[in-house]
Amino acid sequence: MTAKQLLLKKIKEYERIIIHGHTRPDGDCYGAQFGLYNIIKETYPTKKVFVVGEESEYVSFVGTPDKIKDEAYQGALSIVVDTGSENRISDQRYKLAKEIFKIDHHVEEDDSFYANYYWVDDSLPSCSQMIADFYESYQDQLKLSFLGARAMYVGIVTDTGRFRYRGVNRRTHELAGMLLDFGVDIEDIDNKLSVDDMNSIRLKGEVLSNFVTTEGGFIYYIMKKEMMTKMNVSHESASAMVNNLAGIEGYPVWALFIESADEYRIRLRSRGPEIQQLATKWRGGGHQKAAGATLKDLNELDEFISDVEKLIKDEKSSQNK
Ligand SMILES: [Mn+2]
Repeated sequence: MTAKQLLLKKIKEYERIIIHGHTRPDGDCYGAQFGLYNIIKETYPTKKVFVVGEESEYVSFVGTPDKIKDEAYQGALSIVVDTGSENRISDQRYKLAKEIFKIDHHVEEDDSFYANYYWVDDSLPSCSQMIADFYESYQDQLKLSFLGARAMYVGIVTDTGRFRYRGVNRRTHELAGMLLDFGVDIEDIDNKLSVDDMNSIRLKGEVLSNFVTTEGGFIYYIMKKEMMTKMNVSHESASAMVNNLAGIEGYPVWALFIESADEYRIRLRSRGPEIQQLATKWRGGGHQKAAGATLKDLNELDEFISDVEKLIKDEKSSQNK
């Protein structure tokens, strides 16, 4: 039995299904969660299905997570989407369920094995694409409606950087096209995703004026708590600022260090060397060109920078061979 067949079997088997995502959810996380929710609800209206976890401000139009009691997990199936490692699962009560099914597209690491069943494919550019593929594979048995289709479209669009990242292929476009057939308005979505509030624009100016560059080709900005407070932006919009350091000539790796409660969270990106292993070393993980990591404090910054610079250097020398 393939993982997809097993997923269908488990969905049929359970009367109560709770869909989890990751902390600080993004468009793909919401897309996969609300897409799957929609498929199950449309197909099996009597099943009890919940989406749980933190709320996202950026893609709030996709849906709002439910608040549920511990009892809801009794005899239930937890499905965790778009979440590579155990500690990133939003709402750790997922483990109260009778069984756990993981659907994901992140590179597997030591703490990736938190479920009973797995459908993991790190070659795919979004988890929402997996859910769309699941629906399409069984469309003779499953139903989908506008809201689910729109959710998954948003997931595909955001996780692929508007169809620009590696991993996007014919299948991605086919499935996106299938979703558009449900009446998804691409311009409306682009507007919702592209319009920034004034505070974010001002913060963008700050980031672009005060980034730091290193000799070895690394560019970064340290986002202090006081700056987020001064600019009156959420942690989420502050984190998105990493994209403003993309595409700067001579700097193939860029990052944003965001001051959190008692550590610095790193959003790390690359158009050159693969960074996933480095992210894992630095208490994180993710993909080869987009990953997250953590510094305990800024005393670790120099070491982190030299690790990044080494990657850039190694990649350059391997290209020259
Ligand atoms: Mn994703």
